[in-house]
Amino acid sequence: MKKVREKLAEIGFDAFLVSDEKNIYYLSGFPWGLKLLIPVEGENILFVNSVNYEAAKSLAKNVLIELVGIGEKIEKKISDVVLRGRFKSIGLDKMDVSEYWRIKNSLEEVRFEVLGDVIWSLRKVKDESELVLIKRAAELTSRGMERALEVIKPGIKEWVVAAEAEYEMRKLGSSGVAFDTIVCSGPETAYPHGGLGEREIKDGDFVVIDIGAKYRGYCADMTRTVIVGEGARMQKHIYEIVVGAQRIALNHIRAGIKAKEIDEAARKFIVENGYGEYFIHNLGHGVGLDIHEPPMLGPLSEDLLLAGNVVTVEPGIYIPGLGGARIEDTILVEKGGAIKLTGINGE
Ligand SMILES: [Mn+2]
Repeated sequence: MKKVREKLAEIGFDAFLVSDEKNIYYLSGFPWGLKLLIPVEGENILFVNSVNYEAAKSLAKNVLIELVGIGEKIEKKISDVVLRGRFKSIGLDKMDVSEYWRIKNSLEEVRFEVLGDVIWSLRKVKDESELVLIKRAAELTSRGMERALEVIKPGIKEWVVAAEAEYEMRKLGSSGVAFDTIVCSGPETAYPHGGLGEREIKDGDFVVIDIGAKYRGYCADMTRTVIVGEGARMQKHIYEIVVGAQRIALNHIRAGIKAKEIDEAARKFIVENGYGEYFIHNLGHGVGLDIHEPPMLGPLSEDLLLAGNVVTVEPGIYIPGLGGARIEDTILVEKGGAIKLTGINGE
């Protein structure tokens, strides 16, 4: 919150009104806040409703807690605080449009502006305490993946594989899944977000397993693709190209390089091998409290990779009617290169 205040003072805003739950958690340590107001001068105010009032008193840090009681309107509470503080310009992370107009109607003189980067510039670079939690989430994810790979065999249903992976992660301390588990087999692997259904895995299938554990709010993300049994030559070729593309990307990553250059390097390899039109998504994304967050690793990314960024590297090839393969790891960007946080015996 101190850094947010400094940033606001620098760009000439009086306050910042935070709506995103993850941002509120990141800044105040409280996971169930309604809104957080950070003025350049004065006390930070956390708005909570009655069910979370007691919890906020014990968990939230460096804030005054403002109760929004039953029958009270948060818009009214916010505009009272804004008028009292005489704030003329307020930055926002994001806000629901209808809510914006309810607040704006009583604060006609106040200028609101979405300043997305104020908090993202902080959240993109993970500190030591965050890295401990992400590393734990990555470890739990790897163990879940290990379990999934153990149980995959002809005849098992996709959702049983998913249940085994999730159960393993849960038993080891995962507080939930970072996103809906994907276990996808056969022709549907041509859809990057395909599966999870009752399909029975068959000999010769591609199976794509994409899972993520969550630890104290922090996510990890990992994908493996296996060929059940022998498989066809083309499947093996696709798999090898995806592995090669990931290796190239991992070798390029280091602090100070443009994120889009990493995507470019991996994409070039896939294009040269004839599968360019089948790599239909960005190479990767940031991971933290959100499963998809900046920095993005894609052709349109304007991010520069910084030490402390945590990103995925996930090339894939998807051929309609035939199937697809993707390999994904969560990695930490350091000065000297990429540190893989997910993996099974280093793989
Ligand atoms: Mn991912």
